[in-house]
Amino acid sequence: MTVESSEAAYRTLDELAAAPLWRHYGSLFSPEPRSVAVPHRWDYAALRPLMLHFTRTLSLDEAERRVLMLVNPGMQDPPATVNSLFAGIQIILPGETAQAHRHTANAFRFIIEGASAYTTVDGERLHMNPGDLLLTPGWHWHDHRHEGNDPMMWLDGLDFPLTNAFEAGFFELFGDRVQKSLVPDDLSSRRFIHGRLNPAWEQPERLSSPVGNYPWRETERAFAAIADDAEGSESEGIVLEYTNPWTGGSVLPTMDCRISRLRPHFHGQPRRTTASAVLHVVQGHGYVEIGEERFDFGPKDVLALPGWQPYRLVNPTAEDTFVFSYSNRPALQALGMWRDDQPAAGA
Ligand code: 1HN
Repeated sequence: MTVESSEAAYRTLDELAAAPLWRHYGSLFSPEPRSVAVPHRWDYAALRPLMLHFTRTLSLDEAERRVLMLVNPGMQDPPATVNSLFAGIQIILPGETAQAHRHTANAFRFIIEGASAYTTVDGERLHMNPGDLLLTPGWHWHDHRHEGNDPMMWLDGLDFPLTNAFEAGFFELFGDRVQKSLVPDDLSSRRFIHGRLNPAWEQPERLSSPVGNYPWRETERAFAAIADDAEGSESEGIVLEYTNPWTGGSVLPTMDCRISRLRPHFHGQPRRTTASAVLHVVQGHGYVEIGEERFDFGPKDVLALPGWQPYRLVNPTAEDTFVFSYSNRPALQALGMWRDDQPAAGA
């Protein structure tokens, strides 16, 4: 074939919706994962006044949810925070309700500020206090109601970039603005939080954890039970995973949630895994090196940790630093795509 006719052949291929693999091979099969997400830090102190601004200009009748999306500079369309994961910050004022709906995407909330709000998940009211982790597994009805005095803010974690990548997302309004309370408040949490003593008459009927709320006071108890000089993980410090009491595994099928205590002067060992993660600083200061960049962080900041980027956590201060994190590790593990460059490190 002549050069001319070869070019014509390429054009014809295009018209026939076919393409030559040999011109795409390198980008389709890179030797290592290359995340389009970039490492990033969202400054909570800078976002907070803007959240308050939108409480004055936008009612919850106008917005399904008053959420600021934390959009990764490398993942604007469709928006995501890191691969397969979304993070947003939601604000709700006293007296407001965010109407009941459900979606295929799994969600959770990690409470940042405020008190006396609750979310109702399939008829169970879950009360929110700072540091609590509340689950809204996929296809569960949920609405939020605030009966306190100060604005309430929380971090929303969702896997909708994954649901949408699979083109498997459904969404539905409940009809009534709020659900009725059908069971005693916080029932699932009181029944299942112990984890090793599960109500045996309740059968596992879903992939996600039956615990509605993992309250901060239980997290504190768990940390208090671990000695200050415990070994911990070389890269993550004293890291605890919120677990599904039925399986011992992750709280949601697509996302795991963890909390790390970085003790004073903790210098983490560098590590990378194929999991993409979002970090949220609960308390204290520190920094994380991601690739070649260093991100100094303070209370309530949120950070994007793209997959296969080497990272190193450091707490240079004389106080404890607590970092909440979630990742897509369960999804990768279920599909055989999880790799850790330090298999021996385990945690
Ligand atoms: C959602 O339904 C909530 O229910 C929060 O509070 C954040 C972000 C994207 C899509 C749906 C909620 C969300 C969301």
